[in-house]
Amino acid sequence: MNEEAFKKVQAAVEAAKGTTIKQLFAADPERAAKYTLTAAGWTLDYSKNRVDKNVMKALLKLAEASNLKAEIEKMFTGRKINETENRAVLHTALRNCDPKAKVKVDGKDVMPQVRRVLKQMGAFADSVRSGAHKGYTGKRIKYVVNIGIGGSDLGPVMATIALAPFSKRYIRSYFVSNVDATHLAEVLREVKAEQTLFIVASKTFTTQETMTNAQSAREWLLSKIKGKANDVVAKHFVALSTNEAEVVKFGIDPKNMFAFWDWVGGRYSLPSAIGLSLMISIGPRNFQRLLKGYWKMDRHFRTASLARNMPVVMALLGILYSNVYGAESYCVLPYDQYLSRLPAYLQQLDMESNGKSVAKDGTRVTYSTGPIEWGEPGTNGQHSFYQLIHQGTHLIPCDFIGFCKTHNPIGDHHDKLMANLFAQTEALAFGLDHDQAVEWCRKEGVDEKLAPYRTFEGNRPTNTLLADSLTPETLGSLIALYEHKVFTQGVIWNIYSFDQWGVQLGKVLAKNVLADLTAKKKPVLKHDSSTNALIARYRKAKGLA
Ligand code: G6Q
Repeated sequence: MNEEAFKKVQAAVEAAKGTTIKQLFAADPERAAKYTLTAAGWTLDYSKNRVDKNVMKALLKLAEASNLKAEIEKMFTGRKINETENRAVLHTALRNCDPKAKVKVDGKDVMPQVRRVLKQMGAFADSVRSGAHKGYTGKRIKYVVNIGIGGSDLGPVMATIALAPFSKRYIRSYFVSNVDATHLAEVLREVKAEQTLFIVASKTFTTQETMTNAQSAREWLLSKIKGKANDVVAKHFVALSTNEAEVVKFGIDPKNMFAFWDWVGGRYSLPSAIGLSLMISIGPRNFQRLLKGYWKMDRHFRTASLARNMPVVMALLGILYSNVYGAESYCVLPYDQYLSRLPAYLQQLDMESNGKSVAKDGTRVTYSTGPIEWGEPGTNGQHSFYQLIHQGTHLIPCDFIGFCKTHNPIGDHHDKLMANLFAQTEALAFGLDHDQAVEWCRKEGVDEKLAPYRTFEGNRPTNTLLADSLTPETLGSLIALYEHKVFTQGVIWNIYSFDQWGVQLGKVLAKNVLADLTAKKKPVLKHDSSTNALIARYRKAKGLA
């Protein structure tokens, strides 16, 4: 991180001498309007943050000093910014809706292949949705089971739930990710083999969990449908991958494979072939609308000035709380049941991208990087952990996300939902002082001595993100907003956001332990004494030596 520019941020915060959010509002009746941005269908109100003009100025200078604009260009133009894997980072090319766009990697334009796969996906999705693509016994497909994990699962699950109002309800979507057989078994109880399409989603096609689930699904299918294995599999299995050789080895015809490329990171892959299950659910047109939404936010990020740039401003606020105020976590609170899996999705996006402690030059960073991200849909969180956000000792900045219109206008549910959202941000910012707490006690006829417990300091920072309604477009731009926020923070922290060695380590470790767990002869255990004892105990319980 640029030390000099960061010191100026600290100095600007010090100069504000602890001015509270309440005081900032009292001093400027225009504050809400001044600290509101719009982009790609979204409004960001960031006025309820601990920032004044000077703090914002210093934060923007920090972005400038990190060469943010140049780094953004490097990403969009296919430079190999994922240096530890020697790869370009081009998820933005997947949703580039300009029919004339050219985006080059190693001198080769990637756009023709992007468009080709999208077309292939569209034709296939249409044939499943119309019933033209039939199972081996001639029945139409009713159940779609995506088998994948991490980046090959979280995006499709999150978006399929989010866009349910746009889905063909006849088709039921399922997602199997955990290697725990319970996940697969419970899904297989719900579906009928003759009408099921399995989508094996794996960039590498070697991930243990996915390949194990895919093999078991294949065996189950072949135990239910009699016929030549390859012919049955051809009707009921497709693959989404970058690895054709492994797809063929598994027994899936390359004709039934939808490709993507090494410049698409797993957690950024929803707009690639990995989105096939979503496309079958909502149809190619709605998928295209999703891409358009992404694209709008991409263009905003690439072209808006830093001060009016929504992902940049959100990133800078995050840096303020992490690095100046020492906040360790931050919370995402969608006030929409359809976004129930958004916190889990963003958790991977953020924590896998910026959960790094080594700077680009290989030295250990001396400041904190990616925060712990968590959340739940509102209003459920209000009845559990909000207590700590309001009155606990930790500072937890929150993003509140909501929509002006609902897909389910029943009674006054939506007004109540949104009243809760707005009221929470108000209470977090302004709190409830002693006099108000006394008043509250009096009203309820309880002892005024209880007032301190009912006092709320306030000054808790929140962002409010508001869109007209949840549509494929607004979902696409919301995802891109967070992607670019994470990118911006990675640039300022000077870390590599696009590798994930922690995930890779897990893939290697489990293999070694598995060999010890399952060895027929008593293995010589070479782990630490705790791991050795756990393995021995497990073997004993299973009747192994
Ligand atoms: C994402 C990560 C990780 C990955 C899974 C699945 O950015 O790299 O979550 O998506 O490990 O990998 P495969 O798609 O290769 O099976």
